[in-house]
Amino acid sequence: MTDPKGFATRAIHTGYDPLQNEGALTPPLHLTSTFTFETAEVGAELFAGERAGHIYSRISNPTLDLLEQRMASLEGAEAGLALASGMGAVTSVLWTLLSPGDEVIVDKTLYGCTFAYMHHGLRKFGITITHVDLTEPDNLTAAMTDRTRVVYFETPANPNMRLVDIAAVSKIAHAGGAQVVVDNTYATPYLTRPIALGADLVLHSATKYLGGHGDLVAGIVVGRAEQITEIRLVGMKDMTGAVMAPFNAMLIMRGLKTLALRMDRHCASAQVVANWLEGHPEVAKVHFPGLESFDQHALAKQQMTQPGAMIAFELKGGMDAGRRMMNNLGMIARAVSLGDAETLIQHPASMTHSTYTPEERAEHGISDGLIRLSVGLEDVEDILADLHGALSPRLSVVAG
Ligand code: 4LM
Repeated sequence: MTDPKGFATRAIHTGYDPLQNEGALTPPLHLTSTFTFETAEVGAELFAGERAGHIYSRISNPTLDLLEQRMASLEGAEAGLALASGMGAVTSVLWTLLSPGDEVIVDKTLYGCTFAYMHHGLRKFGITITHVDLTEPDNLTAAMTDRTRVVYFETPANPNMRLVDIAAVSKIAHAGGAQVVVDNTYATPYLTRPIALGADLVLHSATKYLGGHGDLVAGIVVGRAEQITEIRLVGMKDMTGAVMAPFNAMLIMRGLKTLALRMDRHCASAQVVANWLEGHPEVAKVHFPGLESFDQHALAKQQMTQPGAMIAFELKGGMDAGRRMMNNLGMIARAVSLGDAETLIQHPASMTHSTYTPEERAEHGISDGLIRLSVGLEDVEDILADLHGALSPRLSVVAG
């Protein structure tokens, strides 16, 4: 039954009753690799799937269970599975769904390691990867074949912020018998809930906004209960072994308690920063769903409750100007990853998306001059001051 309580309430309370846990307000951390069976027969029943319970922490653990329930609730899904990393989620899901001879249709742009996994990993095992520009859902109709098992995309996409209309693409994929997997890392369930729009599975790098504090690497996938069990028992348990550490589940549950608050602040600051960048004479182009000038601004309003806090931009001076600017920054950290309290900046072509060849980047819409900014939780005036100083270093020295 769907819990009628609000998002922030569910992020704090779902699945836990202190009175069932000696009154402890904060859920206990089950730091255990294995679980004791009452009798040999009980152990056999657990292994046969005839009895509910825990066996070994590569399969399940009570601390992970709670996080899985919370994430399923926040995404509006039946069940969830906690994994060791975002890449652990991507690989465990796709290795469960795919067999040699199958085809995956993916959007033009993907996070660099997801792209590498598909091109250098899945292809080795006889799986066809077809890139289709899913910003135009009709392209999918023409591209689907009888071998297409999965349609996979990020929205907004890392790093160039392209959006995909989840409802339109899901409809076409389902009509052709394929499942839809959405990487919802950039938006979080606070801004977009792909399951309600038709997606079958939603995954995250929980390293980012869900954890929110840059202190862990983790992943999550949610979907229908039966399918999540299959990913747990096949993709995760036997193929990747990419299970989340219980301590990380604790840290993510701590992060979830402030997810709504943090996202409100992240998004409000990002809008201010995007507006400011767009008006800056050195800036050639800003890619941010909250700008009127963003090609898919209408879709952003329809599919996202707020525009997110990731900004991609290009300087008039291209890559050299971008590097100079990054090196001139003071507070803003030159670092990959995103969704932390600290504002982070990176250069996709030489960092997160260096897994693409230069030709592939050109083909997939990742320009060499693109700079990616993850707007943090500092005072927005300080973020702007740092960007201002880095973009116009002489001016800011003169201005004192
Ligand atoms: C980064 N991203 O972009 P783990 N899906 C998306 C991602 O952005 C990432 C992953 C999955 C970055 C990492 C260095 C949309 C990661 C993979 O890093 O395995 O938790 O997530 O800067």
